[in-house]
Amino acid sequence: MVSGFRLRRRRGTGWGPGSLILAALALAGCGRAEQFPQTVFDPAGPVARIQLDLLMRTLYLVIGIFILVAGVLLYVVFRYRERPGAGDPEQIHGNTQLEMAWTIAPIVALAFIAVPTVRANFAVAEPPPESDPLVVRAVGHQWWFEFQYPDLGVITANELHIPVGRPVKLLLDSEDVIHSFWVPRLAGKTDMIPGYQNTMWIQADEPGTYYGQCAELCGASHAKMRFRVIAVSEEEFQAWVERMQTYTVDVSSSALAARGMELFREKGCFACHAIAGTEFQNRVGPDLTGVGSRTTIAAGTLANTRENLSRWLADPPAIKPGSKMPNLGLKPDEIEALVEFLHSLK
Ligand code: HEC
Ligand SMILES: [Cu+2]
Repeated sequence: MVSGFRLRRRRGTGWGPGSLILAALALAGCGRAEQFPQTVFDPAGPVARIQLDLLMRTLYLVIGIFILVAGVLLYVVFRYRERPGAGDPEQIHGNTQLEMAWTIAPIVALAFIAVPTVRANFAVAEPPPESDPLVVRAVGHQWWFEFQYPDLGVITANELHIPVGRPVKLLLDSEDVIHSFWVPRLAGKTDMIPGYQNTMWIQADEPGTYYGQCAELCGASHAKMRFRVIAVSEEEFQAWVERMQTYTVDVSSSALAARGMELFREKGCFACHAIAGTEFQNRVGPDLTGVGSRTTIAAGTLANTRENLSRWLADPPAIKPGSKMPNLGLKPDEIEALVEFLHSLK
Protein backbone atom coordinates (compact mmCIF):
# COMPACT_ATOMS: atom_id res chain seq x y z
CA MET A 1 0.00 0.00 0.00
CA VAL A 2 0.94 3.65 -0.23
CA SER A 3 3.11 4.50 2.77
CA GLY A 4 1.21 7.76 3.39
CA PHE A 5 -1.69 5.80 4.88
CA ARG A 6 0.60 3.94 7.23
CA LEU A 7 2.13 7.23 8.38
CA ARG A 8 -1.27 8.64 9.24
CA ARG A 9 -2.14 5.73 11.47
CA ARG A 10 1.06 5.96 13.51
CA ARG A 11 0.52 7.03 17.12
CA GLY A 12 2.55 8.74 19.82
CA THR A 13 4.92 10.92 17.78
CA GLY A 14 4.31 13.77 20.29
CA TRP A 15 3.38 16.29 17.61
CA GLY A 16 -0.28 16.52 18.56
CA PRO A 17 -2.50 19.60 18.43
CA GLY A 18 -1.07 20.71 21.79
CA SER A 19 2.39 21.29 20.40
CA LEU A 20 0.95 23.09 17.38
CA ILE A 21 -0.84 25.51 19.70
CA LEU A 22 2.36 25.99 21.71
CA ALA A 23 4.34 26.69 18.54
CA ALA A 24 1.71 29.21 17.40
CA LEU A 25 1.88 30.98 20.77
CA ALA A 26 5.68 31.05 20.67
CA LEU A 27 5.63 32.53 17.16
CA ALA A 28 3.03 35.12 18.17
CA GLY A 29 5.41 36.17 20.95
CA CYS A 30 8.15 36.97 18.43
CA GLY A 31 6.30 40.12 17.42
CA ARG A 32 6.30 41.80 20.82
CA ALA A 33 8.96 44.45 21.37
CA GLU A 34 8.65 44.41 25.19
CA GLN A 35 9.68 40.77 25.19
CA PHE A 36 12.00 40.80 22.19
CA PRO A 37 13.55 44.26 21.79
CA GLN A 38 15.28 43.16 18.59
CA THR A 39 12.16 42.07 16.70
CA VAL A 40 11.53 43.08 13.09
CA PHE A 41 7.81 42.34 13.48
CA ASP A 42 7.13 45.49 15.51
CA PRO A 43 8.55 48.29 13.33
CA ALA A 44 8.98 51.69 14.99
CA GLY A 45 9.78 53.82 11.96
CA PRO A 46 9.08 54.22 8.23
CA VAL A 47 12.15 52.31 6.95
CA ALA A 48 11.47 49.21 9.05
CA ARG A 49 7.78 49.42 8.08
CA ILE A 50 8.55 49.52 4.34
CA GLN A 51 10.85 46.52 4.76
CA LEU A 52 8.37 44.49 6.83
CA ASP A 53 5.60 45.33 4.36
CA LEU A 54 7.73 44.04 1.47
CA LEU A 55 8.58 40.88 3.43
CA MET A 56 4.92 40.13 4.20
CA ARG A 57 3.71 40.82 0.63
CA THR A 58 6.35 38.46 -0.74
CA LEU A 59 5.63 35.89 1.95
CA TYR A 60 1.86 35.83 1.27
CA LEU A 61 2.42 35.54 -2.48
CA VAL A 62 4.92 32.73 -1.99
CA ILE A 63 2.60 30.88 0.42
CA GLY A 64 -0.17 31.15 -2.19
CA ILE A 65 2.10 29.72 -4.90
CA PHE A 66 3.26 26.95 -2.56
CA ILE A 67 -0.32 25.89 -1.77
CA LEU A 68 -1.23 25.95 -5.47
CA VAL A 69 1.82 23.97 -6.64
CA ALA A 70 1.75 21.48 -3.76
CA GLY A 71 -2.01 21.03 -4.27
CA VAL A 72 -1.67 20.27 -7.99
CA LEU A 73 1.26 17.95 -7.25
CA LEU A 74 -0.69 15.99 -4.61
CA TYR A 75 -3.73 15.79 -6.87
CA VAL A 76 -1.67 14.42 -9.76
CA VAL A 77 0.20 11.95 -7.56
CA PHE A 78 -3.03 10.43 -6.23
CA ARG A 79 -5.25 10.80 -9.32
CA TYR A 80 -2.74 9.25 -11.71
CA ARG A 81 -1.06 6.72 -9.42
CA GLU A 82 -0.39 3.26 -10.77
CA ARG A 83 -3.40 0.95 -10.52
CA PRO A 84 -3.36 -2.82 -10.87
CA GLY A 85 -4.41 -3.81 -14.39
CA ALA A 86 -4.12 -0.33 -15.90
CA GLY A 87 -1.85 -0.20 -18.90
CA ASP A 88 0.69 2.51 -19.81
CA PRO A 89 -0.83 6.02 -20.01
CA GLU A 90 -0.97 7.85 -23.31
CA GLN A 91 2.54 8.94 -24.31
CA ILE A 92 2.80 12.60 -25.41
CA HIS A 93 5.59 14.98 -26.32
CA GLY A 94 5.32 18.75 -25.68
CA ASN A 95 2.26 20.84 -24.89
CA THR A 96 2.44 24.42 -26.12
CA GLN A 97 -0.39 25.67 -23.94
CA LEU A 98 1.09 24.20 -20.76
CA GLU A 99 4.54 25.50 -21.60
CA MET A 100 3.20 29.00 -22.25
CA ALA A 101 1.31 28.87 -18.95
CA TRP A 102 4.28 27.88 -16.83
CA THR A 103 6.48 30.49 -18.49
CA ILE A 104 4.01 33.35 -18.14
CA ALA A 105 2.78 32.53 -14.61
CA PRO A 106 6.25 32.93 -13.00
CA ILE A 107 6.82 36.17 -14.94
CA VAL A 108 3.58 37.56 -13.54
CA ALA A 109 4.49 36.33 -10.02
CA LEU A 110 7.96 37.90 -10.27
CA ALA A 111 6.47 41.18 -11.53
CA PHE A 112 4.24 41.25 -8.44
CA ILE A 113 7.40 40.94 -6.30
CA ALA A 114 9.69 43.12 -8.44
CA VAL A 115 7.57 46.27 -8.57
CA PRO A 116 7.22 46.74 -4.79
CA THR A 117 10.84 45.60 -4.29
CA VAL A 118 12.24 48.28 -6.60
CA ARG A 119 9.94 50.89 -5.05
CA ALA A 120 11.03 49.87 -1.52
CA ASN A 121 14.71 49.93 -2.55
CA PHE A 122 14.43 53.56 -3.61
CA ALA A 123 12.42 54.50 -0.53
CA VAL A 124 14.98 53.09 1.92
CA ALA A 125 18.06 54.33 0.01
CA GLU A 126 17.66 58.04 0.80
CA PRO A 127 15.53 60.10 3.21
CA PRO A 128 12.50 61.78 1.58
CA PRO A 129 13.72 64.67 -0.63
CA GLU A 130 11.98 67.56 1.22
CA SER A 131 13.08 66.34 4.66
CA ASP A 132 15.89 67.90 6.65
CA PRO A 133 17.86 64.85 7.80
CA LEU A 134 20.26 64.80 10.71
CA VAL A 135 23.60 63.44 9.45
CA VAL A 136 25.50 60.97 11.63
CA ARG A 137 28.69 59.13 10.75
CA ALA A 138 28.63 55.73 12.44
CA VAL A 139 31.99 53.97 12.67
CA GLY A 140 32.35 50.29 13.58
CA HIS A 141 35.29 49.28 15.76
CA GLN A 142 36.15 45.91 17.24
CA TRP A 143 33.82 45.80 19.32
CA TRP A 144 31.98 49.07 19.76
CA PHE A 145 30.27 51.83 17.79
CA GLU A 146 31.34 55.45 17.43
CA PHE A 147 28.79 58.11 16.49
CA GLN A 148 29.96 61.42 15.04
CA TYR A 149 27.62 64.35 14.31
CA PRO A 150 29.74 66.27 11.73
CA ASP A 151 27.38 69.26 11.52
CA LEU A 152 27.15 69.60 15.30
CA GLY A 153 30.72 68.86 16.35
CA VAL A 154 29.58 66.12 18.74
CA ILE A 155 31.10 62.65 19.16
CA THR A 156 29.76 59.84 21.30
CA ALA A 157 29.86 56.04 21.53
CA ASN A 158 27.48 53.10 21.78
CA GLU A 159 24.38 55.28 22.33
CA LEU A 160 23.05 57.10 19.28
CA HIS A 161 20.86 60.03 20.30
CA ILE A 162 18.28 61.08 17.69
CA PRO A 163 15.20 63.32 17.61
CA VAL A 164 11.87 61.55 16.93
CA GLY A 165 10.03 62.16 13.67
CA ARG A 166 13.11 63.35 11.80
CA PRO A 167 15.06 61.26 9.28
CA VAL A 168 18.64 60.45 10.27
CA LYS A 169 21.04 59.85 7.42
CA LEU A 170 23.79 57.44 8.44
CA LEU A 171 27.23 57.38 6.84
CA LEU A 172 28.60 53.94 7.67
CA ASP A 173 32.33 53.30 8.00
CA SER A 174 34.62 50.84 9.73
CA GLU A 175 37.98 51.31 11.38
CA ASP A 176 39.11 47.67 11.10
CA VAL A 177 37.05 44.73 9.75
CA ILE A 178 33.56 44.50 8.24
CA HIS A 179 30.78 45.17 10.75
CA SER A 180 27.07 45.60 10.13
CA PHE A 181 24.73 48.23 11.52
CA TRP A 182 21.39 46.79 12.60
CA VAL A 183 18.55 48.24 14.67
CA PRO A 184 15.80 45.71 13.86
CA ARG A 185 12.87 47.94 14.91
CA LEU A 186 14.18 50.89 12.84
CA ALA A 187 15.84 49.39 9.74
CA GLY A 188 17.40 46.30 8.21
CA LYS A 189 21.15 45.75 8.42
CA THR A 190 23.77 47.50 6.29
CA ASP A 191 27.44 46.55 6.24
CA MET A 192 30.13 48.89 7.60
CA ILE A 193 33.09 48.32 5.30
CA PRO A 194 36.61 49.69 5.81
CA GLY A 195 37.49 52.08 2.98
CA TYR A 196 34.00 52.18 1.47
CA GLN A 197 31.15 54.30 2.79
CA ASN A 198 27.67 52.81 2.77
CA THR A 199 24.66 54.94 3.62
CA MET A 200 21.21 54.28 5.02
CA TRP A 201 18.57 56.20 6.92
CA ILE A 202 16.43 55.60 9.96
CA GLN A 203 13.61 57.44 11.68
CA ALA A 204 11.87 56.73 14.98
CA ASP A 205 8.17 57.57 15.31
CA GLU A 206 8.03 57.42 19.10
CA PRO A 207 10.47 58.33 21.86
CA GLY A 208 12.16 55.25 23.25
CA THR A 209 15.25 53.09 23.35
CA TYR A 210 15.85 50.85 20.36
CA TYR A 211 18.33 47.99 20.57
CA GLY A 212 21.03 47.58 17.97
CA GLN A 213 23.59 44.90 17.29
CA CYS A 214 26.53 44.31 14.97
CA ALA A 215 25.24 41.78 12.45
CA GLU A 216 28.46 40.70 10.73
CA LEU A 217 30.77 38.23 12.47
CA CYS A 218 33.74 40.46 13.31
CA GLY A 219 35.87 38.58 15.84
CA ALA A 220 35.92 37.21 19.36
CA SER A 221 33.50 39.70 20.93
CA HIS A 222 31.16 40.14 17.95
CA ALA A 223 28.17 39.04 20.06
CA LYS A 224 29.04 41.74 22.60
CA MET A 225 29.08 44.54 20.04
CA ARG A 226 25.74 46.16 20.72
CA PHE A 227 24.40 49.68 20.82
CA ARG A 228 21.26 51.62 21.60
CA VAL A 229 19.37 54.26 19.68
CA ILE A 230 17.86 56.74 22.10
CA ALA A 231 15.04 58.68 20.44
CA VAL A 232 13.82 61.79 22.25
CA SER A 233 11.75 64.87 21.40
CA GLU A 234 13.38 67.56 19.26
CA GLU A 235 13.72 69.85 22.33
CA GLU A 236 15.36 67.16 24.44
CA PHE A 237 17.68 66.35 21.56
CA GLN A 238 18.71 70.00 21.20
CA ALA A 239 19.35 70.14 24.95
CA TRP A 240 21.57 67.04 24.74
CA VAL A 241 23.50 68.52 21.79
CA GLU A 242 24.05 71.74 23.68
CA ARG A 243 25.25 69.88 26.77
CA MET A 244 27.70 67.90 24.65
CA GLN A 245 28.91 71.02 22.79
CA THR A 246 29.57 72.98 25.96
CA TYR A 247 30.73 70.04 28.06
CA THR A 248 32.84 70.90 31.09
CA VAL A 249 34.46 68.67 33.68
CA ASP A 250 34.52 69.88 37.26
CA VAL A 251 35.94 67.60 39.94
CA SER A 252 36.52 70.35 42.54
CA SER A 253 33.65 69.15 44.74
CA SER A 254 34.98 65.59 45.21
CA ALA A 255 38.52 64.69 46.21
CA LEU A 256 37.93 61.10 45.08
CA ALA A 257 36.78 62.17 41.60
CA ALA A 258 39.76 64.55 41.37
CA ARG A 259 42.07 61.64 42.22
CA GLY A 260 40.26 59.62 39.52
CA MET A 261 40.95 62.33 36.95
CA GLU A 262 44.64 62.30 37.92
CA LEU A 263 44.72 58.52 37.55
CA PHE A 264 43.08 58.89 34.12
CA ARG A 265 46.31 60.61 33.08
CA GLU A 266 48.80 58.58 35.15
CA LYS A 267 47.45 55.18 34.10
CA GLY A 268 47.40 56.12 30.43
CA CYS A 269 43.62 56.04 29.92
CA PHE A 270 43.95 59.33 28.04
CA ALA A 271 46.05 57.57 25.37
CA CYS A 272 42.86 55.93 24.12
CA HIS A 273 39.94 57.96 25.49
CA ALA A 274 38.76 61.52 24.87
CA ILE A 275 36.62 63.63 27.22
CA ALA A 276 35.23 66.94 25.90
CA GLY A 277 36.24 69.99 27.93
CA THR A 278 39.57 68.43 28.96
CA GLU A 279 42.97 68.05 27.32
CA PHE A 280 42.17 64.34 26.75
CA GLN A 281 41.53 64.12 23.02
CA ASN A 282 42.67 60.69 21.79
CA ARG A 283 40.03 58.46 20.29
CA VAL A 284 41.41 54.94 20.00
CA GLY A 285 38.57 53.74 22.26
CA PRO A 286 35.08 55.15 22.92
CA ASP A 287 34.76 58.88 23.62
CA LEU A 288 33.90 59.08 27.33
CA THR A 289 32.15 62.48 27.29
CA GLY A 290 29.03 62.01 29.42
CA VAL A 291 29.82 58.34 30.08
CA GLY A 292 28.15 58.67 33.51
CA SER A 293 24.78 59.12 31.74
CA ARG A 294 25.09 56.06 29.49
CA THR A 295 22.75 53.19 30.23
CA THR A 296 25.38 50.54 29.47
CA ILE A 297 29.15 50.15 29.20
CA ALA A 298 31.38 48.04 26.96
CA ALA A 299 29.00 48.39 23.99
CA GLY A 300 25.80 47.21 25.64
CA THR A 301 27.48 44.35 27.48
CA LEU A 302 26.94 45.55 31.07
CA ALA A 303 24.48 47.89 32.78
CA ASN A 304 26.30 51.09 33.73
CA THR A 305 26.46 50.53 37.50
CA ARG A 306 29.39 51.26 39.80
CA GLU A 307 29.86 47.57 40.41
CA ASN A 308 29.97 46.71 36.70
CA LEU A 309 32.27 49.63 35.88
CA SER A 310 34.66 48.36 38.58
CA ARG A 311 34.55 44.88 37.07
CA TRP A 312 35.24 46.34 33.63
CA LEU A 313 38.22 48.43 34.76
CA ALA A 314 39.65 45.50 36.76
CA ASP A 315 39.86 43.18 33.74
CA PRO A 316 38.25 44.17 30.39
CA PRO A 317 39.27 41.02 28.45
CA ALA A 318 37.57 38.87 31.12
CA ILE A 319 34.28 40.56 30.19
CA LYS A 320 34.89 40.92 26.45
CA PRO A 321 37.24 38.29 25.03
CA GLY A 322 39.97 39.91 22.93
CA SER A 323 39.03 43.41 24.17
CA LYS A 324 41.23 46.16 22.74
CA MET A 325 41.25 47.72 26.19
CA PRO A 326 43.97 45.86 28.09
CA ASN A 327 44.00 44.84 31.73
CA LEU A 328 45.94 47.76 33.22
CA GLY A 329 46.59 46.08 36.58
CA LEU A 330 44.67 48.72 38.55
CA LYS A 331 44.49 48.42 42.34
CA PRO A 332 41.08 48.44 44.08
CA ASP A 333 41.52 51.98 45.46
CA GLU A 334 42.52 53.25 42.01
CA ILE A 335 39.43 51.62 40.50
CA GLU A 336 37.25 53.23 43.15
CA ALA A 337 38.60 56.71 42.30
CA LEU A 338 38.26 56.12 38.55
CA VAL A 339 34.66 54.92 38.95
CA GLU A 340 33.86 58.03 41.01
CA PHE A 341 35.40 60.21 38.29
CA LEU A 342 33.72 58.44 35.36
CA HIS A 343 30.29 58.44 37.02
CA SER A 344 30.65 62.17 37.69
CA LEU A 345 30.78 62.66 33.89
CA LYS A 346 27.04 63.13 33.44
C1 HEC B 1 44.84 50.81 24.62
C2 HEC B 1 43.71 51.68 24.63
C3 HEC B 1 42.92 51.83 25.93
C4 HEC B 1 43.37 52.21 27.16
C5 HEC B 1 44.79 52.49 27.59
C6 HEC B 1 42.20 52.29 28.00
N1 HEC B 1 41.08 51.99 27.29
FE1 HEC B 1 39.19 52.04 27.97
N2 HEC B 1 38.53 51.26 26.23
C7 HEC B 1 39.33 51.01 25.14
C8 HEC B 1 38.51 50.37 24.14
C9 HEC B 1 38.99 49.91 22.76
C10 HEC B 1 37.22 50.24 24.68
C11 HEC B 1 36.01 49.59 24.02
C12 HEC B 1 35.96 48.16 24.45
C13 HEC B 1 34.79 47.43 23.91
O1 HEC B 1 33.64 47.80 24.23
O2 HEC B 1 35.01 46.46 23.19
C14 HEC B 1 37.27 50.84 26.00
C15 HEC B 1 36.16 50.97 26.83
C16 HEC B 1 36.16 51.68 28.00
C17 HEC B 1 34.98 52.03 28.75
C18 HEC B 1 33.55 51.67 28.37
C19 HEC B 1 32.97 52.78 27.52
C20 HEC B 1 31.60 52.48 26.96
O3 HEC B 1 30.79 53.42 26.84
O4 HEC B 1 31.30 51.35 26.61
C21 HEC B 1 35.41 52.74 29.83
C22 HEC B 1 34.52 53.34 30.91
C23 HEC B 1 36.84 52.83 29.76
N3 HEC B 1 37.26 52.17 28.63
C24 HEC B 1 37.63 53.44 30.69
C25 HEC B 1 39.03 53.40 30.69
C26 HEC B 1 39.86 53.83 31.76
C27 HEC B 1 39.37 54.45 33.06
C28 HEC B 1 41.14 53.59 31.41
C29 HEC B 1 42.41 53.80 32.21
C30 HEC B 1 42.49 53.10 33.44
C31 HEC B 1 41.11 53.02 30.07
N4 HEC B 1 39.80 52.90 29.67
C32 HEC B 1 42.22 52.67 29.32
C33 HEC B 1 40.66 51.31 24.99
C34 HEC B 1 41.48 51.68 26.03
CU1 LIG C 1 31.14 43.99 14.53
